[in-house]
Amino acid sequence: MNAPYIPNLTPDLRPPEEHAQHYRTIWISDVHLGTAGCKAEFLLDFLKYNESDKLYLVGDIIDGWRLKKGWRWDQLHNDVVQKVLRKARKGTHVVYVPGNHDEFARPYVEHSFGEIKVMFEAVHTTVDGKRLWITHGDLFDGVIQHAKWLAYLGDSAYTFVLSLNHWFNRLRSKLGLNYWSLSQYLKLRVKNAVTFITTFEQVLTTEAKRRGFDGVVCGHIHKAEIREINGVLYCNDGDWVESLTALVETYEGELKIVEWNVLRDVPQTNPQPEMVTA
Ligand SMILES: [Mn+2]
Repeated sequence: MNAPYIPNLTPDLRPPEEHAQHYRTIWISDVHLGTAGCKAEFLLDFLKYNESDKLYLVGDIIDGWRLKKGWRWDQLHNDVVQKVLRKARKGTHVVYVPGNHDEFARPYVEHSFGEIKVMFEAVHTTVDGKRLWITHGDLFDGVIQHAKWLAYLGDSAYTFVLSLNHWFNRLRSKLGLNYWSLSQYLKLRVKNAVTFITTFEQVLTTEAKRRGFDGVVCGHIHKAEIREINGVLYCNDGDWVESLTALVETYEGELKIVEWNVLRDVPQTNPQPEMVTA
């Protein structure tokens, strides 16, 4: 029904692949392979024309929550997987940090698939020596939901809510329910959406600071962003469902967000065939 949407690019104007942009590091997340919402054709195009020494897959790459219903996997989704495996074989250091939609991969942390290393979380050191903590961000959903009273209760309550969030969603998964989603929660409370995104950013940067990192790279809320919060760098690499964004680090050490639909001068993406939650 929904034919894959091919970017409207004039073939003659496409640079040959060997002219791909080279970065020191690329971060992508929230690809949601296995759902109709995934813009696999754009991601494939991005992966073709962008190379890096290191590639971080920051969670929600494959949408395991859809295995139960509405699973959709076509050739383009295979192509994305093949492309990433090929990069890994050809020398790109690929690290996969699972999120909530691909938490089926979490038991495999410290293992490798092909050349891809699965990690619960990762640490990246930038050119100028900054240490960035890499995590999908979902583990903090519970904290965000209860942020107000947690602020008064402190560390042990905070840890408790973290584990509660994990078990709560584990149970929902067993019952065949969707992940309790921050973005859905936000959409139901539109007036407070800005507040809650701010809370997400606050919670993650506070945790990064507490653990002695200079910054954090995450995904989950499908909103690309680079900014400093309380002296900590907050980087969100966005998603490949709506915004078609990646976070990159140049060899000079500059961090920036690549908006692939803007850079490739492709029209706006089709309206969402279905909502994919963070
Ligand atoms: Mn997520």
